[in-house]
Amino acid sequence: MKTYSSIVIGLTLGLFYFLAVHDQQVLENKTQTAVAVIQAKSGSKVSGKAVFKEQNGKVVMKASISNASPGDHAIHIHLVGDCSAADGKSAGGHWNPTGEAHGQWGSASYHRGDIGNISIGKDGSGSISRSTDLWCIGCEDETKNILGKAVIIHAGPDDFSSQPAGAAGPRIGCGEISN
Ligand SMILES: [Cu+2]
Ligand SMILES: [Zn+2]
Repeated sequence: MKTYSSIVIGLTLGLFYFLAVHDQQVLENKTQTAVAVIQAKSGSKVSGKAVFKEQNGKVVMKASISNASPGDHAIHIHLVGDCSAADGKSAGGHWNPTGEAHGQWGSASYHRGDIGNISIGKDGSGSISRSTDLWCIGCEDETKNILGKAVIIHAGPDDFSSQPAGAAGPRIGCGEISN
């Protein structure tokens, strides 16, 4: 009887362990996340972050910015995940893996990094969301992978037409995309 109980307890524990490990793996395959913590650049006081979550082939981004001047500020993904320069220029130009012209997200021609403009209110804060299957987090396809790039916030708005970057002015915030 004692042996029988031990076997039952042993099998039960084994089953729970199997389910726990299995669930963890399913979860890891399902959701990838990445974050860009925004550092102030070019003498600004800007702070904030962009959070990326990938699920079922889509990446959802939510970016929140504080301590910026009211109005529209361009937000882009730039090519290099390096925010070391005081003016943010170390992040290079716009991430443009498909070799298109700069433009408005979803229009005929635009960079994969052309997120758009964040609208900042009187309190100095604002946010923007994007959901797209054109990005991935850490996949093999370099036309989609956002890891190792940088999120840049500009002093002015993106006009969606000037080449090569929308004439959005100095870089006031920069965050490397990592997970
Ligand atoms: Cu930019
Ligand atoms: Zn662009």
